[in-house]
Amino acid sequence: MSEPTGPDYSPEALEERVDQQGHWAQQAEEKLSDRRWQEEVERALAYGLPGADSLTDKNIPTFARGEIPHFSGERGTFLKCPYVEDVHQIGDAEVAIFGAPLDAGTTYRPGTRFGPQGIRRATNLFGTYNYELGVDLREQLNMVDIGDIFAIPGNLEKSFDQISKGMAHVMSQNVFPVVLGGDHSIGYPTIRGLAPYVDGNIGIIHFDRHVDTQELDLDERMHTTPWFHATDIKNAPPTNLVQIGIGGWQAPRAGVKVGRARGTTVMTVGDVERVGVEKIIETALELAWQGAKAVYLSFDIDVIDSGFVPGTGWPEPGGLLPREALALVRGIAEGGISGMEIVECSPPYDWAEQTSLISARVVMDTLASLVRTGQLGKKPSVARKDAWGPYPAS
Ligand SMILES: [Mn+2]
Repeated sequence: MSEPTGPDYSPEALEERVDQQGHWAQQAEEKLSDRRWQEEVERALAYGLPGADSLTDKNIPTFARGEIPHFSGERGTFLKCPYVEDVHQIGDAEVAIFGAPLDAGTTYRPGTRFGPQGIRRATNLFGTYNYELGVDLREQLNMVDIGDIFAIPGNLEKSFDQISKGMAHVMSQNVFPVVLGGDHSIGYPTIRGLAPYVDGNIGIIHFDRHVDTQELDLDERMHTTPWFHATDIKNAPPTNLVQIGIGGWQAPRAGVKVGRARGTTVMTVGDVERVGVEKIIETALELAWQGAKAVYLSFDIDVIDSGFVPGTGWPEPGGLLPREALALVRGIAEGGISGMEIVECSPPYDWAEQTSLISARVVMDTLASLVRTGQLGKKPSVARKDAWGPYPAS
């Protein structure tokens, strides 16, 4: 390929054209190849599935692969577990981690589109072994990271379609889904993708300072609305929705009215303090599992006191302590869950990665509990051991 002709900076030429350099560059672009880009598009569609039907651009995959969007991508995996580029190849794994980098549903502080990146990066600080739990996720769990859903910034409904399609794909492979949000609007499309794969009702255990049960907010299905729409799904009844940690000065009364009318269960931070972690776990499991075949865990990181999680959309003082929150999710996981999401981690508002670190812990502690109780870990990761990060010598 011949080099494009360089700009002529001669005084005559400059005198001739004010846009001399601009004109040259405009012509030069035509000479650049786009072969590698076309290959990338084909690879993305082959490995990341074609996008949801609602998308106009048929070159966009369901799972982001390659350069765009820039807030997604192959930039290190969760706990350095193996990355699986071809999402058709996840059937051997027991757990698939994937990001849903969406913050179009945010009504105050944005930035959760960077949540998956932030949480994955924070896991660099952790090993795969937990001392007091006696679990080593590298040894005991066949876990893979399949990258991020291709979210469509500025279009909640198209992004929801992408997320539901991605979740449905993971469920169709009989793999336990772990979703890294994203703002809490993803709670609706994740349940919508999962529910058809549950042969019966699904319960939801929801940690949050906020009820998130109103129908619309700012005229859209924002992050304040997922449980209104999720509990409209036939096999996700609102009476199996248990909300833990609710309270403070950010509770929209519209959502409270819906919860009251539909019979959801709300437990406040005060309730946790009064009856204790064990009793809350027992009651939450009993209510969520009542007549259900599966229970999904949706954990909004803002349920933890804002002093510990500055990097979130609606920080609310007075929440749970980190050790209470971790004990609660470990106990819930022991009782059985079929999938989980961690939402509302917003790295641009974070300090010293505190919020990302605790978000990662919520996932790791949940998985460790599932392994300890034999719910996961039935497919040991022997075949993939060499694909993990630095392996300790002997
Ligand atoms: Mn919240």
